[in-house]
Amino acid sequence: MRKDTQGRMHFKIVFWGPSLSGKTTALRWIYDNVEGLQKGSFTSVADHTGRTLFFDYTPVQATEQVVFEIYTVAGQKRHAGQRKVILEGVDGIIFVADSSPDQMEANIESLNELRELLGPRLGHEVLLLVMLNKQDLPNAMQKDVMLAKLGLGNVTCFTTCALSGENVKRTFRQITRDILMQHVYQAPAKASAS
Ligand SMILES: Nc1nc2c(ncn2[C@@H]2O[C@H](COP(=O)(O)OP(=O)(O)OP(=O)(O)O)[C@@H](O)[C@H]2O)c(=O)[nH]1
Ligand SMILES: [Mg+2]
Repeated sequence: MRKDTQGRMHFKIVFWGPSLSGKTTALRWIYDNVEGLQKGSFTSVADHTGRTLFFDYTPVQATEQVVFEIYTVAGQKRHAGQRKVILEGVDGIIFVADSSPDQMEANIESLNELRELLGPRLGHEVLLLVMLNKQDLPNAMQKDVMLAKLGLGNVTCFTTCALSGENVKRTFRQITRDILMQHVYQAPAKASAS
């Protein structure tokens, strides 16, 4: 969290996950569909195929005093340097896993990279929520199986479809509430990364 010159608090939320898991789609859905929030512009640094090259970013003003700065990272392996930069000052992570069975390896690799970068802060000072995305696919993996493979135990988790927006708003609402609660009460986060 950082405070600006007018005393507003800025909290940073990052969508993290492997390439093509649906991070940009989810943030775009929030930008287009979540009402009652004052949104700034949507910035996207992407290649011609729509894959994120550096980040997507949009600021969302929740109240006069609270702004959420929301980012997505570039999931492709070669963009590790860019991802690390985006993590600076992060308050909460939404880990977007791809529910296709053939993407499980990529999910694990992406989560392990995050664990390495944040260490014990992940799931504690830095809140962690999980989106099991692409649940609309006919061969989508089940929640329990995915969480076990990811080595995630007691973590807040939603099954989503970022294309239709199913559960995307719930995920966003949950992380913003958890971040504010953590800030107000300085309570240890419920979510655990291990
Ligand atoms: N079936 C299905 N497709 C999805 C879903 N979410 C995203 N997609 C599709 O998956 C592809 C990749 O989505 P993106 O949102 O660009 O993925 P990303 O995670 O931002 O990928 P990078 O920018 O490379 O890290 C697009 O074709 C989306 O339309 C979903 O819930 N279900
Ligand atoms: Mg993207």
